[in-house]
Amino acid sequence: MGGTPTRRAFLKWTALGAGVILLPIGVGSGYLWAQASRGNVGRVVFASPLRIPPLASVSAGADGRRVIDLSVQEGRIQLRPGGVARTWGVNQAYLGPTIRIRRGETIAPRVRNLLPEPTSLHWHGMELPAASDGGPHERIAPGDIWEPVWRIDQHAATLWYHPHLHGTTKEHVYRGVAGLLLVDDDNDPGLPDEYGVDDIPVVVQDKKFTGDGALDLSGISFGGIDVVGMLGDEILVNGTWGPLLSIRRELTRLRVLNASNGRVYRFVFDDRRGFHVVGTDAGLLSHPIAAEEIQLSPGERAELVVRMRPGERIRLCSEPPDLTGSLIHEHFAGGDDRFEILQLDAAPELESSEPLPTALPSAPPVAVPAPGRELREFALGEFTINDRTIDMHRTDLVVETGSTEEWRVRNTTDTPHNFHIHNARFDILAIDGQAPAITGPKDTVYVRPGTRVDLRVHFGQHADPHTPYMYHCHVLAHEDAGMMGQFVIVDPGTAPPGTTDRGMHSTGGS
Ligand SMILES: [Cu+2]
Repeated sequence: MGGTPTRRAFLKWTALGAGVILLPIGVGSGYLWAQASRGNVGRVVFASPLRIPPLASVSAGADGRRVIDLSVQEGRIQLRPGGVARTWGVNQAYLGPTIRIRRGETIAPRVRNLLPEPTSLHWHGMELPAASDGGPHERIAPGDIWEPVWRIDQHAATLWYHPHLHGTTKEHVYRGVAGLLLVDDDNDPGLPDEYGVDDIPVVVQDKKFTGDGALDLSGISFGGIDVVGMLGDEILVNGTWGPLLSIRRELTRLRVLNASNGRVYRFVFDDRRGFHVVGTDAGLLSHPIAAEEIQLSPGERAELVVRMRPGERIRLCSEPPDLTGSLIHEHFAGGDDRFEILQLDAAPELESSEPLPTALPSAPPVAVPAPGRELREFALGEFTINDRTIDMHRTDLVVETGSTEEWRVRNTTDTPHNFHIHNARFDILAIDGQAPAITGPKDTVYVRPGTRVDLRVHFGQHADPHTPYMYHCHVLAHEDAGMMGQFVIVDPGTAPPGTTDRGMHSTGGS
């Protein structure tokens, strides 16, 4: 499905890359090089109050189910000064409400597709039955309502939801279909937790706009100079251009989500002040870790706690990320780009905050796999995993309920990729053999060109031999080009007939 266009895009890109190499002082290459330099430093007026997504309203259904109505719809909104954009969103014009749910509760979203085309909603980071996962198999036709249901059984975490139809994910997310999904549990971590006051959603997206303020979708696929698909030169936070956050308390928790299609950010404050990382994708760390920067690739989250003094003004920025590709690939993947993202203005007097706790109620480390369980290896190719693109009728892997596994993911290319596993959380054991600086529960990891990451993966417990979960690159243009694989979870000894699970050498299905 994605094979031919993918290869064509790659060849076009390769030819372009060769052109840049062969014409180092040529006008054309210089133009392309300059065109790919993006950033907004000095161009943004931080004067719009940061939009805080409303909390989704919840009604009580049968058996105490928490019913949440979500309408995926078209809208119009001013995203940037100077015009109105036609957008998509959930229950509103752009982005969606923040869903807040507690461990032990049963959630029953009612997802109504009011768009003119099919979509889906995937609950990124959730452990849940495959049929409720909202991947490419759970297609919602225009006018239809999809009603998944599952019991929340995982640690507190900052998750999110977004469409996941094969081939159109990048466009649906880019138009604005995405939102946060916060899981709470019974452990009080002692962190700032008043939503919109000192517990702030920070959904970061890069965009391109046309002159009249509309979203520019022209570069959303390959075919240009972007090796990671579209990269924008403007930033929205929660759909706000030039966002300003008024700070009322000494400590503020920022739940940062990189909801961009292909851009990697290296978040820092403009005065290089330190902050504490308290959470990663799949939940809290075991203790706060002091840091001055944190890099997030598409789909990754981090919870940061920053301390401010009365009257201070600081900006959250993004410095050129460490992508570690070739010089050319780095440049065209956004590796030289610099952004100002969010201004934080502290009030003249700040309310005091509880001191930051020294220990946090983290998920336990993922258990060592049972003896004899083989390491699985995944080679990320240009837009392939183990030399293949997705086949929706092929089961690539079979995982047993209750098991943990070690997965090794290598990026064999010069192109930035990352790797996300559905219905799972994992610990990063090593990156090229070295322990990572920040260790916390994850579901998405950046895989630098030429490097190898070793993961220990815990899977959700719902057996369903017929409905697959996905693993894939979360650079949305790559994912849409077919850089995905499928696995099913079965009870031990019940691998479905017709599937052959041979890890990277699997040849099952079509
Ligand atoms: Cu990729």
